[in-house]
Amino acid sequence: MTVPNAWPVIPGFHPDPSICRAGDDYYLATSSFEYFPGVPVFHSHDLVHWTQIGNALTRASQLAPGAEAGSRGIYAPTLRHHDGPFWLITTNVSHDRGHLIVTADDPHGPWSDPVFLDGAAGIDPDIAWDEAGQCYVTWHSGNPARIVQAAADPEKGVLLEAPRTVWAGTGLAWPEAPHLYRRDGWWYLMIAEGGTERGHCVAVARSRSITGPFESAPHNPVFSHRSTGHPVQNTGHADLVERPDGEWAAVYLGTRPRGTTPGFHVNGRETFLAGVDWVDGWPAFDESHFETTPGDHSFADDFRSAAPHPRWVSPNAAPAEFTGRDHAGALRLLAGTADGGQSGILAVRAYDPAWSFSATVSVGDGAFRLLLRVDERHWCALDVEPDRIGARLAIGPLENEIVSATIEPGPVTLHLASRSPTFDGPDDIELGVGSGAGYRRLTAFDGRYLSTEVAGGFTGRVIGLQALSGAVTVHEVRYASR
Ligand code: 6LW
Repeated sequence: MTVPNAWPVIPGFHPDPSICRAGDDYYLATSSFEYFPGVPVFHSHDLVHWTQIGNALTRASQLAPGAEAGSRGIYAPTLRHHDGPFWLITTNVSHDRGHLIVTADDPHGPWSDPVFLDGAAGIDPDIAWDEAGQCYVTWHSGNPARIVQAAADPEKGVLLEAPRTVWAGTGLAWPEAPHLYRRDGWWYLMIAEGGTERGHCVAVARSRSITGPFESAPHNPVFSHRSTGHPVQNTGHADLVERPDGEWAAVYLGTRPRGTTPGFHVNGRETFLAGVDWVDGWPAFDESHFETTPGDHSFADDFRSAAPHPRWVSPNAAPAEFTGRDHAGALRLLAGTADGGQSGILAVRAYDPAWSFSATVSVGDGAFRLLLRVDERHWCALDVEPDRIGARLAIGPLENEIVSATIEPGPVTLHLASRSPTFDGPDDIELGVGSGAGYRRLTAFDGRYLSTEVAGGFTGRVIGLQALSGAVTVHEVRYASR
């Protein structure tokens, strides 16, 4: 059976997409949590094919990397093009001043230093301007969970009125992710409900005024995959965009659970695309509108370009703090920033249901770790010392070496792969060493232990490179979609 929309347009953990259009160009931003730089920014001409053009939060003055627990840090953004600049509002939940606004003339960056919006506690801020140009910020506030709004001065970071409740949603859990749109004399307030797990959905209300009162669509939720057999689940947190031809589209988050019940998703919440029709004055999601495909996300990197590709991120540290170059210009990873946790990890998201990754390194007198990580308590790794390699697995409080082997001194190639499952899980994780005929499989295990259903949280798997001691030279890495 062919299922429409089984493939993300931005794979790997890229949740909470927010989209805007400038002429024929579309731009999109997603959440980034504890990873730095924060808020990846993408560009597309056709909504189906996206290229990462940068990250919005690239400087410590915008986002100070710190010892964050997994899934803290930067939550859902809203990206808009209004009156000249691009505006991005998001929340740093690890910062006591919460929502922050940055602007850029060009979404490639650089983005401005942040303006913090004081007095607006909550998450998922939207930014919109009414017909007279007045700015409104609309967000999720807890206790009780609802959507609140206030007129704001986004340049000064001040609210111009006390926050007002504009909608409590239809009564499901977690009314959140508000976005506002003007169409045909109505203001539409679109939200997510049901929580970001299997019950996730999209609900909408409308009003003649941006400030409400908002009337719920009679047929809410207008979009959900809950309780269906669709391979993409958790669908919600949508944002709409009007195309140059007057058609509309939606981007939203979804997951791809696999394996035995309850189903395990491993690459986090990813960004999907649907068409939107307007039926009787309400948005209707049309998942057959666009043809999405598996895509090939393969890449190789020898890290010799002047600026690193924007896909490289790090949990709780800026990559510049622990990277350098050797005399020949190759990437050096430096140990020594470790504070007992996992700092100093140069990481890239896993994009596919099956993939392979190799890293060729010289450890010198040091030690190196290639890891697959969901968070600081759920990961597996290959640890290399000059004459030895060990495979480790951490599942919550259990952390152990599974197998070890001796190796020859000199450059070594380490392998991680996600393969078709043999254990009833979402995939098998295989760890190995060597190249060509000299490849040695060290171990394989059920990938469910590195899934969101086991680890919890809002992120997904990343593949990381880390110096455990000394300085390690990374010659090349290769990621291949399978
Ligand atoms: C996001 C919120 C959510 O801000 O998850 O469950 C948060 N809902 O909409 C993190 O992605």
